[in-house]
Amino acid sequence: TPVEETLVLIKPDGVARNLTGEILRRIEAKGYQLVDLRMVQPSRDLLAAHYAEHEGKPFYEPLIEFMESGPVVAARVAGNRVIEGFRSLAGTTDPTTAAPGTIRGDLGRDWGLRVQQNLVHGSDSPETAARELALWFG
Ligand code: DAT
Ligand code: MG
Repeated sequence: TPVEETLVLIKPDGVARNLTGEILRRIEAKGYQLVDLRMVQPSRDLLAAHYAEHEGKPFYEPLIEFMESGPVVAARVAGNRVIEGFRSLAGTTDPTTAAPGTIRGDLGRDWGLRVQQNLVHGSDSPETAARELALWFG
């Protein structure tokens, strides 16, 4: 399998809760490489492009507002099957039911009450990864 790249975002809740180091530590401990890293205050246009697939869904507006609420850390991460592997590391979307041992399962909690406050984003396919990496890293 060729080495893949994925886009990881540490969402505003992760940055605000000082979990950036802990989340990056887990990515590095798994053996993935941090190829590029930046802190961004994302514009609404960037977020609309990033979450285009969810436009029109009931959680879309709250999601965009939350993602606009503070800086996020964007990482270009490389590794074998890293797209699938990072999503496994992150856990399922809802932190309430995400498995222990995952980022969302261990660190997500009722601090945020809302599903979108789930600490991280990871691309879900090679096509999505290419599109999202171009958006966040040009
Ligand atoms: P993921 O981030 O696990 O890939 P997704 O792409 O389906 O999940 O949704 C993007 C984000 O939108 C997700 O991280 C949190 C939010 N979200 C998804 N489903 C939701 C729901 N049913 N209610 C509230 N927010 C939701
Ligand atoms: Mg997704």
